[in-house]
Amino acid sequence: MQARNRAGRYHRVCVIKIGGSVITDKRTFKLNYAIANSIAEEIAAAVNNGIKVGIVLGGGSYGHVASSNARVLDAPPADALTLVTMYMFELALAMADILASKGVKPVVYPPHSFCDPNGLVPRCNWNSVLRDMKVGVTPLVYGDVYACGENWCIVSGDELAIEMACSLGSPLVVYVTDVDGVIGTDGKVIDEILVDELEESSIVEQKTANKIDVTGGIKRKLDAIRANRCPTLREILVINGLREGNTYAALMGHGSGTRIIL
Ligand code: ATP
Ligand code: IP8
Repeated sequence: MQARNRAGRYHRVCVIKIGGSVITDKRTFKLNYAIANSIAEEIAAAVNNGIKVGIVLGGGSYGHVASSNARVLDAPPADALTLVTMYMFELALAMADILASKGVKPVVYPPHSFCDPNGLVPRCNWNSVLRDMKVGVTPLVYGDVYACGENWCIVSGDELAIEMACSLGSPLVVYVTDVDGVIGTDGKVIDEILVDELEESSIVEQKTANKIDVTGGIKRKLDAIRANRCPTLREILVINGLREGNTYAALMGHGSGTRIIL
């Protein structure tokens, strides 16, 4: 089955970034199993309906809290890499476990081992992912850390999702967050907007009270889109993954939220 997006175009492949704001509380080391479970069920339903899904996880309270701790402690780069890669791998395995229990066949690709980021461009070897997808696996990658010169750097799931979509031929990226979409300067959720119109001035970076974030909320997503966009990527949908059914609807091309047109 092919899914149709709101513009009436059809797609068979879809990349979804499950934000850390949804599956964790971005504060304490805690996975929200109830939400992770329902999102996994909705992904499984889309996969069963013939959609090939590429999954990206955000850092949430695993990557962001571990990175923030490493910075506060001024940890040597090797210590920071050990700490953060372990936390993120644990989150990825937990999510892979839940997905597998729903019948999805996830395979985890640790970005620090198959990507060579340059700024906001992840430069991953997606050929190995495409190779494995041919036998029906659902790839799962995640925001990660890597050695950069004498230091350590972060590659966000936001940019991984855009590059992955371009490499997999997905015309759509779904950013699953804990808000109903991108909130404009008038305080309302923007329904639909051209990416070129979505200047930094038209969105206000809302305060994320009690949350730890080392990469930056909505504006980071905008930067990631700009740095990695490609002609085959047609739209980005920012949805609220805390609302039941939203993830499935988005994967099938008729989700509600903010539609950013490229
Ligand atoms: P992670 O980086 O852990 O994957 P995520 O992708 O789920 O997390 P964020 O990067 O924190 O989420 O982006 C979503 C958050 O962005 C929301 O929780 C909201 O507080 C914040 N935000 C800031 N400005 C805006 C805005 N203008 N519209 C919508 N959300 C905004
Ligand atoms: O949450 C950040 O990825 P993001 C990953 O997608 C780490 O921005 C390790 C903080």
